[in-house]
Parts: sequence; C-alpha cells; structure tokens
Amino acid sequence: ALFRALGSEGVRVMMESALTARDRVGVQDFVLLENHTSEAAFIENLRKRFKENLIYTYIGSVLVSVNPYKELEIYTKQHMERYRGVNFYEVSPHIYAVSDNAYRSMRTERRDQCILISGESGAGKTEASKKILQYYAVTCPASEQVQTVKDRLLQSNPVLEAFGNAKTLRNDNSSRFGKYMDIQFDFRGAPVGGHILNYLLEKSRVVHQNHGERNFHIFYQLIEGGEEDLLRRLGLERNTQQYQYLVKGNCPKVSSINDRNDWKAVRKALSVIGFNDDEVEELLNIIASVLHLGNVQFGAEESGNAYITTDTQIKYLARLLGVEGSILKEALTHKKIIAKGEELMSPLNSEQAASARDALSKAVYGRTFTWLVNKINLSLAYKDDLYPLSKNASVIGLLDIYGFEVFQQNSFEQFCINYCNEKLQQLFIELTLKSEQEEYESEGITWEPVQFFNNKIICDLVEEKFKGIISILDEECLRPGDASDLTFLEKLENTVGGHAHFVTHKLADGKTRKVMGREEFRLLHYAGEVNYNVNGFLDKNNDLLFRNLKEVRALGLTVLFCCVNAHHTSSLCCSSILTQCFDREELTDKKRPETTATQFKNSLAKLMEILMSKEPSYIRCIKPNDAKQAGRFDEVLIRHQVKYLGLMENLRVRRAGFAYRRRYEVFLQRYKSLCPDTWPNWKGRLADGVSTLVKHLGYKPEEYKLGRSKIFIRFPKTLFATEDALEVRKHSLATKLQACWRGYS
Ligand code: AD9
Ligand code: MG
Repeated sequence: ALFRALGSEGVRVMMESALTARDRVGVQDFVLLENHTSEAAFIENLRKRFKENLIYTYIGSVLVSVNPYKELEIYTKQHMERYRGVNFYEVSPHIYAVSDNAYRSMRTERRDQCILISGESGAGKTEASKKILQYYAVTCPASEQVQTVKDRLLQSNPVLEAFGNAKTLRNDNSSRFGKYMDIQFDFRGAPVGGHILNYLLEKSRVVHQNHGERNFHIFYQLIEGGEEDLLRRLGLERNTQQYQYLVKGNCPKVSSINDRNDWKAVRKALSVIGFNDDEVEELLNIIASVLHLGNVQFGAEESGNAYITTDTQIKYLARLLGVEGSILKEALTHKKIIAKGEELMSPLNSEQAASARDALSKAVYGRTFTWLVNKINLSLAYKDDLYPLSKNASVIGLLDIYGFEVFQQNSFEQFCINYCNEKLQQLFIELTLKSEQEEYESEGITWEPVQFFNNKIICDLVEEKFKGIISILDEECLRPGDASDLTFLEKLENTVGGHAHFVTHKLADGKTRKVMGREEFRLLHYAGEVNYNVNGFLDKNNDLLFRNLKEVRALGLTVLFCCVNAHHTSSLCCSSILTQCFDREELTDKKRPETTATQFKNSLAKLMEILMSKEPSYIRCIKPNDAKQAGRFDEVLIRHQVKYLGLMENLRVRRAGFAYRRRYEVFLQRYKSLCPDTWPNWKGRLADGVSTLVKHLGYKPEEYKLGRSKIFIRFPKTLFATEDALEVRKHSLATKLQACWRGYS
C-alpha cells in the first residue's frame, strides 16, 4: 500500500533519500568513515548526528554518547522492545543495544559482563547507568519476587544520589562517590539480586562548598520538603540559609532541581528498599545533627580556651544523638590526653575546636553513607532458600564513577577522582588493545599494531610503591615532627620532580615558574593538566578523626564513646546507626589504620581485578558544552575529549587495515540475495558461501580477507557498494511488485 501511494517516482525519491541520508546524518559507526584517520571527519560526523538528535554512534562495539542536555523520546518501552534480542548492527546505535548485547552474551556464553562508562564530569555517565538498569528492569523476565528486586535496584538510585550527589560547577547532579553495581541474574535470566561497592565519598563537601556549589542534595531536600512536624522534631527551620554548612557556596537553589519533589521520591524509595519508619527517622536525626553541628560556634576565653556560644544547638544535638549535653560540650572543646598513665581533658582553642567539630561532621556523614550502602545491599541481596543462587547465576556489573574534573582550585578530592579516571582509562587501553590483538590472532589475520598513548606512566607516578605520590604522602603523614603540606610538596619535588608528567613552580635551573603557585603541583593527566593545591592533603589523607597526630582525635572518640556507651549501658535513645558505624573495637584499636589515599588505591586495585575478570562493554560519554545547554556543540571542548578518550586511536586499532568485520553467518544472511548461488540458501561451508558471494559481487582480493569465522573488509566503500546493491535490489523488487499490483488492478 505504501509503494502504491508513493508511485514509482515516489519510490525512487525514497530510495535516493535513503542513500543521501548518510550525508545528512553521518555514519552510525565511525569505522565506516571514508577518512578514518581525520579528526575533522570524526568531529563532523559527531556534529551531524548531534544536530539530528542522534546522540549515539559506534566505534565497532564501543558506544560513543554525546549528552543532549534535553529529554529525547528514545527511551520508551517501544524503543526497548526494538532492541530486545536484536543483533547489534541491525538497529541504530543505542545504549539499549549495548545493554542487550551484554545481556545476551551473558546468557549464551555464560560469561560475567561489565559495562564501563567513562567521560568527564557532566558527560552523562550516571544517566547512562540508569538507562541500562531501566532496560533490564523492563525487558528481563519477571515474577512477583523478581519485581521486588527490580524495584529495589531502581530505587537505590534516588537514595544514593540524594546522599552522594551534589551540585558542582560542572554538573548539577554530580556523583561525589564512585559506584560499582553488580546485577545478579538467575538461570532464567531474571534479575534476582544486586550488590553495590562504593568508593571514596567526597566528605569535605559536608563542611565546605566552593562558590556556586552545594552540599549533598539530601540536606536541601529535607529542609525544603520535610513535613512540618518532622522538622519540628529535628529542630530544623525551613530555611537552608540558617545553616552554616549550606551557605558556603551561596547557592541554595538550582533551577534544574526540585528539592521538594526529590524529597518525596527519596522517601518513597527508602520505603521500597525496606527502611522502616524508625530507621528513616534515625537517619534523618543524623542528617539534622550534622546541620546543628555546623551551627555550633565557639568563643575564646581570656586564656584562649574555646567555649560554646550556641546552646540551642547543643540541646538539639544532645537530643538527636542521645548524648548528655554537658558531655557533648566538654567533648567539643577538649581533647583527651594521657599524662602519666592518667586520662585528662585538655582544653582546645576555638580554632582547634572548630576544626574538630568539622572533622566530626565529616566522619559522621561519611560513615552514615557507608551504612546506607550496606543497608541497601542487605535489601538487594538474593534471598531464596529454596533456590540458592547456583553457579548458573551470572552477573552484569555497571561502573559509574565520578568523572575527570578540573576546577580553579583542586585539592585532595580532585587528586583522588582524577587518579581513579586514570586507572579506568588504563583498563580501557589494556583491554581494547588486548582483545583487538587477540581477535586478529585468533582469526589468523596479520596486522600492524597501533601506537597508543599509554597512561600507565601516570598511574605509576601516583601509585607506585615507595616512589609514587601516594607513598610519599603517606610517608609525610607518618613522620612525626614538622611534617606539613609544604614539606610534602618539597619531598615530591625531590623525588618525582624530574618526572615528565609532574610540574611545580621550581624550574630545573633553580629559577621559579611564575604561572604556578608555591603551594601547587601540576599533573599532566591523560585528560589534561591539573594544578593541585597541597593545602589539606595531609589532614585529608590522615582522615583526622582517628589519628593520633592531631588534637581532634579525642573529640571524635569522646562523643562517639558517649554514644556507644550510652547505647550499651543506659536507656538513652542513642543513635543505633552511629553505633553500627563506629564500632567499639575500632575506637580502642591502637593500630594505625590505612590512610585515605592508600585505602582508595587498594580498593581501586580490587575493582580492576573484578573488571578484568568480566567481559567488558564500553560507553564513552562526551560533554557537548560547559554551559549545560541543549543544542550547543562546542567543537574545541569536544575535540579535546575525543583526543583524551583516545577515540581516534580506538578507531585506528579497530580499523587496523580492516574497516569492517562480520561473522560469516551474519554476512551471508544479510547479502545472500545478491548472488544466485547463495540465494535463497547456501548449503555448503559458510566460508565457501561468503567466498562465492563476494567473488560474485566483484570484490578484489586486496579488498577483503577471510578469517576463521569472519570476513574482514578493508575499505568502507566496498561495504557501501554492497549495501547500495542491496537497496537497489529491494527497490527493483518493489517496482516489480508495484507493476504486478498495477497488472492486478
Ligand atoms: V559526574 O562525573 O557524576 O559529575 P556524569 O555522571 O557523567 O557526571 P550525569 O549523568 O549526571 O553526568 O549527566 C549530567 C546531566 O546531563 C544530567 O543531569 C542530565 O540533565 C543531562 N543528561 C545526561 N545524559 C542525558 C541523556 N541521555 N538524556 C538527557 C541527559 N539528558
Ligand atoms: Mg555521575
């Protein structure tokens, strides 16, 4: 009916427009670009597609995604259905195609999968990971029990984002922690459980935010959305500007965020995950306590000793934490010292007391976050005594970390975040290179290896034992005496000063580099240069609260001992969450815990092991502009990302002489109609069928190679010609049908 309506001229126009569509919307796989070594052609292809709202493009099996900064109608249930069980290349590029491909590989090959999402802050990683989860939630088989798991998996997102995401200058919903989530599937392919690993939360945000940034979303959600009587119970006012911890960035409201609605979503999500009312109340007690703590102010007595000037806060805190006010007051203004075997309370000055207060707030928030993740994990854990998760169960892991970021001022947090991105890039390089090389080898095809910039050198600079930046930082943290952030910097200069990726203000000839501050070092990361200010590195790495080095240690211990003791010995309703967060043994343990950076380094090493054991899929996210605006394609910014994500090298490796490869059966199935010998069905060996077919099509020997299970085609134009032949055949078939139809009528 369509062809009849169009008439033969219409059909011709339709076919022509199909052929010229390639010009308009670009190619959907970069390997099909005529000039694959040209960065300009690469960017042009991205631009064409972006303009048409086609945000996804492949490089072979790697998905490149450009953040549209607007809602697109491409995530509907119909879209999901379109990608379900369909071969990667038969449909246009989509995150659902990657999700489905990983799922089917897991099912058919019984291999655990992981999907690695990378890109800088604001590029769309978290959104991508949510789309993938939604895809599985909708398309995988379900039962009542499975539905509960699906709901919980989905609802873990708003909760973790409320407590672990914040508005930064780069992204209004920036992840301030790293997240790796395993989704477990049973033998039928239904999601039956999950597990989350979290990485280093940016705790410093609890007490300080840079201009234009906010604290974690939950604080604003609670104050804006919390019910009247809840706020009354927590002693909070409905005005974020009342709280010292919320005013530092001078940014209470964000136009893209509706805190009140988000509050409702979070409350609902908490109950779906299985938090009961008491637990929610207790959790909010802690959040409110942190706000009250931030408002505790200190004055100085004549002696210089600190005293508390804000009694109301103490009253609320005492009630919320279940600690006696007088104990709390003493704890906030004193440290515990041991003199001649006796414990004494020695006074702090007001500055020390303030930093002790902040250390306590950070510790309380950070540990509550970890508690929250554990609690979610309990709720996601597979629970079926009848059918224990057998060895047939498989896993798809989703990695969504904080992206590479550069601000005007960069500190310890950015150092950790960017180091984490280096590690991920390293993994990408190793795995893509390795698997590509393996493919050529296993297919018996000879090829020239492509040179990559290998960022291992930067990873080593940061993490190498004894010699790397983290080791040197730890050394300074351990060193008694005059160790400071500046002595750390000096030590860096003396040890890694000559490294090609490390720069400070000092020049080799003893002169100074004017453009750099004296408290900074610069790392030449794979993704760009970043200056780090060393201020606070030692304290943050020491994690203050639990180290003997600083006065504040005693404070945390005292308050928490009060808490823990109260919980164990009296009827005071002390926070049971905090009791679980700070266990007694840790409080009394004299052994030195690992530093923050070392813990992070070790947890990343474990993560790399987990990822290496799985079959990876990649999503490379690109941020189109810094203004967070739809429709803006900032070429300079994009070119930079294309460069550092290594997309051109990725493409070169992928092409390594062959633009296109396909398994024999897939190739034959698609093009068999073009050769009378292979149509309608080829009976012999697949390789012979393909060989017959391409000879018939006039492929020259230098244009293709036949591997063990796949055909490799050298130039895109060969494939285009074949595709065009297919279109023409369909067209002539259509015209014939039309003539036939006319004959009938
Ligand atoms: V960070 O490293 O956590 O700071 P992400 O996670 O890479 O960063 P995120 O996914 O949070 O970035 O995306 C930033 C914003 O871009 C989102 O809040 C959306 O407003 C917007 N975005 C991203 N991807 C999409 C999309 N596929 N469709 C529509 C999107 N909007
Ligand atoms: Mg994110």
